[in-house]
Amino acid sequence: MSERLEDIAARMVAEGKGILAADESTGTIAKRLDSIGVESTADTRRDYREMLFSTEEAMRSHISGVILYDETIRQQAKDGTPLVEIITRTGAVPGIKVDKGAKPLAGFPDEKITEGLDGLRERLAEYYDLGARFAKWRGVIAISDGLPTWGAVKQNAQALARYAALCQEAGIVPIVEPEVLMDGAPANHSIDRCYDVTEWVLKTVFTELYDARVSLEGMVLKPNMVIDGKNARKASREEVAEKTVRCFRATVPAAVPGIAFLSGGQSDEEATAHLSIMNATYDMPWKLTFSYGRALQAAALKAWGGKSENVAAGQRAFAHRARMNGLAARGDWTQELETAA
Ligand code: 5MM
Repeated sequence: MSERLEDIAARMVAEGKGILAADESTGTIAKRLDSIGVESTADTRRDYREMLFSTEEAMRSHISGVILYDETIRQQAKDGTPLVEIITRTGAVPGIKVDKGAKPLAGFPDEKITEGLDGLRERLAEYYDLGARFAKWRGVIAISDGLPTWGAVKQNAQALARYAALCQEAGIVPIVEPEVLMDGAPANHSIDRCYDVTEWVLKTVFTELYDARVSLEGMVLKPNMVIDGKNARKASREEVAEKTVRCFRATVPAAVPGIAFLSGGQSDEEATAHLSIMNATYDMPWKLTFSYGRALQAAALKAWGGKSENVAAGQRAFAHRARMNGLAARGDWTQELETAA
């Protein structure tokens, strides 16, 4: 019998654990590898991701799930073991990015719509057979003078809802990711503007999910935190935590089992600190954890540098960030622990 959506979702937001977002599309991972002077090939992409997924103790203790890209879910480690098997052995759930990226939205200059709904039912069936038990779809909303527009918010929310309904039909838990960008140009908006836009986007997304008959108990929300633009950062950690929790209390139904934040361009430590303060300070109806890409991987990528003799160093760096974020998911992270390590 297949596992219930509610049970998979509960595993994804298990106490003290969070999600590793390793679903960079080919263009994005090429940029990441380029930053350390490594050419992006199927083998280098595999080697890098194999290094992360086989960091056993960290995966076992702090990682509940891994979001993969189409290429990765089909790849084998150097010794021939499927990468999916390496992940499941640690107890983590394999997941898959199913959107086909954010493309210009016709009629809406400077706004985007995420594509990938055509043929999604068939692709989900294949990914299920390949071992995926959750999926991810990211819609992006940019803030600038006059943006976002209602048209862009509405159409992205509708696409997220149609995707989520198809996932649940396939026995796959949808991660619903509406990202209000902190680093889109010009990225100089205030935290209060981010609050207003995030509130608007989340209200719209949950209305669309209801209309599409998506079961809230069988999904995970992956949002941005309420934070000022990257080029205008001045809000304190406490203010980010307070405004994020206030915004979510006003918009996210208690039936949703968990919220797993994206890091969105925050520094590694900021992303960890914000999550920890929220968990330590507030009572909330949902689990609050991480689904970080850059904030979990940046240090490991740098320490590895594409050299096989640095695999242990890369794994140490990844294990450290996974542990710090695992602590944050319980509200137990401190600056002292960060520094001591
Ligand atoms: C890991 O990056 C994901 C994929 O990016 P592209 O589709 O642009 O290649 C991205 O969707 C990611 O899952 C989320 O944005 C969270 O990552 P960050 O780095 O913001 O924590």
